[in-house]
Order: sequence, then structure tokens, then C-alpha cells
Amino acid sequence: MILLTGFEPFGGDATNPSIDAARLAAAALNASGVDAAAEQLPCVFAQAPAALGAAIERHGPDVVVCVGLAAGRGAVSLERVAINLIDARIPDNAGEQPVDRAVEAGGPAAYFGTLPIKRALAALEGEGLAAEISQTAGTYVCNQVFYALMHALRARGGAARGGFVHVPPVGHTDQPGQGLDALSRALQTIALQALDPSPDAAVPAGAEH
Ligand code: PCA
Repeated sequence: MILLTGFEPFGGDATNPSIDAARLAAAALNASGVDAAAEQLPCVFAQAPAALGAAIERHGPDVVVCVGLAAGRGAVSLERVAINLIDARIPDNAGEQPVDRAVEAGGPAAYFGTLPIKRALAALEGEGLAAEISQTAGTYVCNQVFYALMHALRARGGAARGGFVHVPPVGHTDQPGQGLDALSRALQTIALQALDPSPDAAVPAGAEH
């Protein structure tokens, strides 16, 4: 089955499109006969990894796609790497603002996600959805959850695929593919690509900076 996660609102926002899109995507996948569920994670450093771990235990997924909002991004971002670092720009929803702390003390410096991000990128572009590969998931709760996800999947034996997707804010009408429905379609496409066990495509999607 496919587990999608999104975040509760944070930073003073009333909503967070990551959980809204994850819920829409899970419902649409279920309607098309694909087993999927969406779970909301707290935007709290002290709680998010445990909430994710509980969701993984509950669902026993084959694919996990964690989703968060990236307010400054202009497209759906397929994250490549999670780093073992927390450096919060703003306080989390519990008022905590940790600086230069490890996600997992003693853990590796970084984990690569295991979603087929290049295949997913090609599929999204084929559907006319604005998407890109991202080389950093930041240093806030999203990166923490991405790192905790890869750490947890490795501890479970590594059979399940997982990764992280940042979504842009909804309502930017100057770019295609950024309404909530388009974000839901993008998440479905990414999840379905991940259910296909064939290896990722080797196409260039790097960055100079
Ligand atoms: N975005 C934040 C945390 C929660 C969310 O939706 C981030 O990018 O770290």
C-alpha cells in the first residue's frame, strides 16, 4: 500500500496544502483501486518522527511519500537527499527552535531518498505539471521527517521505497499545475511511479548551485 503524509499548518498559516493534497491523492488512489492512506504529521520537532513511525507501523506500506509545503518554491520538488541536521529558521508549532542539532545522533550525515525521482519527473512533465528535482529539503521539520523516514525504512529492512516531496503554495495562477487538484494529481503520479519496482531513469536533472 501507499502511505502519504502531509503536515498540519505552521508559521501562522491557516491551512497547509501538503496534507490537503495528500488526502485528495489518497482518496483518488483508493477510488481507482489502489490501496493508499494519508496521515497528518505535527509540525513539531519533538513529535513528527514518532508520528511518522507510528503511521508506518500501522500501515506497513510498500511506498511512503512524505509531503510538505515549501513556500518559496515554484514547482513540485522531488527531494533527492535528507541531511542529519536541524537548524530551524522559525519556531515549530510547539515554540521550539533548535539550532545545529542532529536528527539522529550518531546517524549517517545523509540519506538519499529511494523514490524513482527521475521517472516521476518525466511522468509529471508529460502530464503538464510543473516539477523539478531538488538537491536540498532544507533544515526544518520537512528535512527532519525525510531523514527519519529513511532511517526508519532502513531499520525495517529496506524493502519499502520512500522519499519526500515539497509542494508550492496553491493559488499561483502564473504557473501551471499548482492548484490543489493538480498537486493531488502530482502526488498520485509520484506514488504510482514508486509502486513500479523497475529502477530509476538515468536522465540529467542536476544543478550548478
Ligand atoms: N513545510 C515545512 C515543515 C512543514 C511543512 O509543510 C518544511 O519545509 O520544513
